[in-house]
This record gives sequence, C-alpha cells and structure tokens, in this order.
Amino acid sequence: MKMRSQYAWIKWCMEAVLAAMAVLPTAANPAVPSAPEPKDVPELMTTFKGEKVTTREQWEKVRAPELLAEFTREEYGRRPVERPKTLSFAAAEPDAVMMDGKAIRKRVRVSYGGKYGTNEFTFTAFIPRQEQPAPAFILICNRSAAENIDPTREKKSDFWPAEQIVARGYAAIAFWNGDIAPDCNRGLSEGVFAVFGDTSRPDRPKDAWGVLSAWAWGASRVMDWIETEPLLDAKHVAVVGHSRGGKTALVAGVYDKRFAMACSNDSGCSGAKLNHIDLPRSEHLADIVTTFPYWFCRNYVRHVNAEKSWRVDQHEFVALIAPRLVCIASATGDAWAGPEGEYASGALASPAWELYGKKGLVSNGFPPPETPLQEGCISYHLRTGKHNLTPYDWKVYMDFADRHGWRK
Ligand code: GTR
Repeated sequence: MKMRSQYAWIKWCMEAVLAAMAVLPTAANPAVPSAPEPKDVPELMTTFKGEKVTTREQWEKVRAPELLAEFTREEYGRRPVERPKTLSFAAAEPDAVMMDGKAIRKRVRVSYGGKYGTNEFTFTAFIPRQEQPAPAFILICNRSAAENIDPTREKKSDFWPAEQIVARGYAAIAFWNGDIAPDCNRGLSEGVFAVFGDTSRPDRPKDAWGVLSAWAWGASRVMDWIETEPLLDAKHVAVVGHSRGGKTALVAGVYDKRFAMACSNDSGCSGAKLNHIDLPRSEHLADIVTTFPYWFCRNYVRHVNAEKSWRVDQHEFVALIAPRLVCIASATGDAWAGPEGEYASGALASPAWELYGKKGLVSNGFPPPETPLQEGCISYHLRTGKHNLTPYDWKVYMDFADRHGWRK
C-alpha cells in the first residue's frame, strides 16, 4: 500500500513537470505570446465630430479623408510631388532570359527631375515566361541590396526568394530603399528630397514628408512602370516590406490605390502595431522618434508618450487600404514589433471592409503560429522565429493572392 502511494506521488510529480514543460517556452515549443486586450481604442467608425459612420459613402467622403489628413499631417508627412512630369523609364541593361529559361529579367532605370535637380534609381524585375500578363510582388528592400536582391542571382537570399516567386507564376520585382533616400538623418537632404526640396533643415515644415513616405513614393514609381509593361498585370500588384519596409508597404498601400495588396511583415511601431495595447517589451513612439526621427514628419514628436490620448491609432491607417487586400505578419520571437498589437490592428480595421460587403480579418482570436487567417480581405499570420522576412512569409502572401484569383 505504502509502495503504491509512493509510486503515485512520483507519477504525479512527473506529470506536473511534463505539463509545465508543455506550457513553458523551449526551443522546440516557443511561447505563443499571451494576448492582452486593447483598451480605449479610438473608434474607427465615428468621425472626429462624433458622427457614426454606417455607409460606404460616409466613409469615402468624410471619414477616410479626415483620417488620411490626420496621418499625413501628424505622422508620415505631406509629399511635395506624386508622379513627376519628368518621369521616364529606360532599360539599364538589355533584357535577359534567366532562371533556367523560366524568367525574363528586366533592369529598369527610373529618371526624374524637379526644381532642384535630377536623380534616378534602377530596379530589377523577374517576370515569369508565360502567355498571360503576370501579377507581381514588389519588394521594398531595406537590407543590403548586394546580399538580398542580386540581379545576377549569384547571391540568393531567403529575404527575396525570387525563384520561388517566379515558380508560382508571380513577377518578382525589387528596389533598394536607399536608392530613393538614404536610411539616415542626411536622407532628408539626399535622393528624392534633394530633387524636390531640402527638408533637412531644422525648421523644415512640420508636416513635410519623412523618409518612410519617400520610400513608398519609390514603390509608386515602380508601379508607374508596371502600368506601361504589357508582360505584367497592373491590376494585381502587391507591395511587400519587412520592418521599416513593412511600415513603408502600408504607407504605399494607403497613398496609392493602384496597389491591390499591401504586405506588412513585422512592421511594428508606426506600422501595423496598435498603440492602445499594453506591450511593454514593444517599441513605442518615444523609442522610434529618438532613433529614427527622419522617418516621419516633425509633428510626430508631439505624440510621444501621449499616443494613448491621440485621437487616431494604427488600425485606422490599415483601414485606409479597404476594400483592397492587406497581409499582416508577425513572428513569435519579435516582441519589439508587438505581434498582439499587429494582430489587433487587423481585427479593429475590419469594419472598413464590412462597409463594402466584404470581410476584414476573420478570426476567433490571436492565432497560434503557422496558422494563417485568410478567409477575409486581411490575412494575418504569426510565424515561429525571429524578426525576419522568410520564404514561409512569402508563401503565405502568395497563397492569399492565389485565393483571391490573381493567377488566371
Ligand atoms: C528597429 C526599429 C523598428 C524596425 C526595425 C527594422 O531598430 O526600431 O521600428 O523598423 O528596426 O526595420 O528592422
């Protein structure tokens, strides 16, 4: 009897240890971050004057324009130019058949001029060789161009798996953000800024554009070229970016309605992450404007440590992409970007899609890793692993495009 109870005790202890191991994070079992509830979130469907928005017309005429004006004046800044009259395209190199005959590579030089001079940048497009015009994914590359978007394909990177993208019937297009404006304080006086006006001086207009908006402007110029290229299907173009590039992809999607999809990978603070949620390990405005003041317009500093009393939040920025497609992605090991806040923005943006008779994010709550939520027009997925853009993320984005009939 005594022996039996001793065994029962040992068995109980072992079960308790095993149960704890299943819950505690280990390398094999990464923690699913718990999901705190957003609090006192600004109401998407109530105008600044306090009127309820119930129709698509009210959304398009009143609510969306006032939100756009707020984000432009307070966060990303006003652009002095959209498509310059002087914009032109030329082949930077002759077209080449690559990827074992599966793709045509085009290298395109984009030239433009403004009041203060001229400039140019070159991007790469791998277009699948097929009968019908190809839908496309444009990557705003915020990492080393030589390592990640090598046009010769001698260097291949998981960050931009161009072969995988082409094999799925999509054109893989990429440009380097630094070619539009350098990713540093002096960025505000170089690249596109040097052509359309110097914004580097300390007294630059408080609502003048920052570097994120300039990078997004670059994506729109690539889109200008796509519209001229018969091998491409300009109605089905996604803009993709990771981290600062992910913030930029949202900006591109909001300001340019020609993008049928915006994919925001691990974009975090000032991207998809909601501010009205307590995620102490995530980046806040105080951090981001200290390290990267030039990403934004000068007005943004006034919301530092006051983001919870600001009348808008990032879910309303995401909502400005409705009724088009949005992908939001997070990674389990990326607390700095705040996965639960990125998810919450998608969930809270959804009523904008409902005004169009569509669904936004269809979900029963914060999902476990590797369980993409793709039933509506917002895709959300949490990937196991670090802050990164991986072939798995790309697969999820392409699955979403497939699901919406992008490949005829
Ligand atoms: C971090 C920054 C983030 C994110 C990231 C990145 O240092 O705090 O907002 O953009 O860089 O771009 O990798």
